[in-house]
Amino acid sequence: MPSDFERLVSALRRASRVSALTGAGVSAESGIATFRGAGGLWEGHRIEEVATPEAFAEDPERVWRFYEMRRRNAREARPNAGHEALAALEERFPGFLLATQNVDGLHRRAGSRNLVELHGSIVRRYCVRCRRIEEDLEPLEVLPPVCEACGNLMRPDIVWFGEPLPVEAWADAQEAARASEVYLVVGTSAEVYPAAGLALIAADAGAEVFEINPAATALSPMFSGAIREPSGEALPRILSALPG
Ligand code: BV8
Ligand code: ZN
Repeated sequence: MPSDFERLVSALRRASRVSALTGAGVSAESGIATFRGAGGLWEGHRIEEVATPEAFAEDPERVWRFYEMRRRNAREARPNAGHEALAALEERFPGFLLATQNVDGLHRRAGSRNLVELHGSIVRRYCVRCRRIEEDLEPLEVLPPVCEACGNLMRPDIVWFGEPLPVEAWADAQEAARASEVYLVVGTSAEVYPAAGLALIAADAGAEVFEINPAATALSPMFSGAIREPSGEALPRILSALPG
C-alpha cells in the first residue's frame, strides 16, 4: 500500500497542471505566528475583531498598530525552504498558480511570480479617498499614515472580514483550481471562505488534492491524501523526489 507521500509524488510525475493554495502555516517556520495556532490572539484580540472595516472606522490607529506589528514581523522574517520549494514548483510546472491567503509578502520574496494574494499584502497601503498607493515594508513613523497627496487616511491593502476578495485574483485562483490535475493545500486551517473553497473546487473538478499540514482540517476528508509534516520539510522532500 503506497504511502500518501508516494502517491503524491507519482501523481506529480504524471501531472502537467499543478497549482496550490497556502495559508499562515507556510510562514510558521519563518517565525511568523499563525492565527489559530497561537490561540488566534494578536495583542490580546481575535483577528476577526481587528481585521474588519468597522474596526478601522472606529479606531484606525489601533488597527494600524496591529498591522505595523505584522509589518515588523514580516520585515524581520525570511522566506523558508517551503516558500522556496513552492517558487521552484512554478518553474517545474508551467501554468502553476500559487493562491495565497498570507499577507506577509514572503512568497514574493522567495521568488514566486505566478502568485495571487487573495487577502492582499501588508507591503501595500492605499488612500481611502484618492486610492493613491504606497508600497514598502519600512517602519511607519506616524500611525495612522495619511495620504501625501490629499491628506486622507491610508489603509492597509488587506481584505478584511466582510470585504470581497480582489475580483481578478479570485477569478484566476478559481480557474487554476478548476484546471488542476494535482492541487496542493498547504498550511491552512481551511476555515476562511471563499479562499478555502478553492480546495473543494479543485476536488470537484477531479484534481487529486493533497493537504500538507501537521494537523488535519475540516476539509481533510475531502482530499486524496495528506502529508502530516511541516511544509518547510515536506515541500523540499517532494520537490527532490521529482525527476530532473
Ligand atoms: C467575504 C487578512 C463577502 C487579515 C484575512 C460564517 C461561516 C462561513 C463564512 C463566514 C461566516 N461568517 C463570515 C464568513 C465569511 C468570512 C469567513 O470565512 N469567516 C471565517 C472566520 C468563518 N470571510 C470573509 O469575510 C471574506 N469575505 O466573505 O466577503 C462579500 C462578498 C461580496 C461582497 C461583499 C462581501 C474575507 C476573508 C478574508 C479575511 N482576511 N486576512 C489579516 O491577515 O490581517 S483571513 C486570515 O485568515 C488570514 O488571511 C489567514 O491567512 C486566513 C486563514 O487562516 P490560515 O491561513 O488558514 O491560518 P490559520 O492560523 O487558521 O491555520 C494555520 C494552519 O497551518 C493550521 O492548519 C496549522 O495546522 C498549519 N500549520 C502550522 N504550522 C505549520 C502548518 N502547516 C504547515 N507547516 C507548518 N510548519
Ligand atoms: Zn489621497
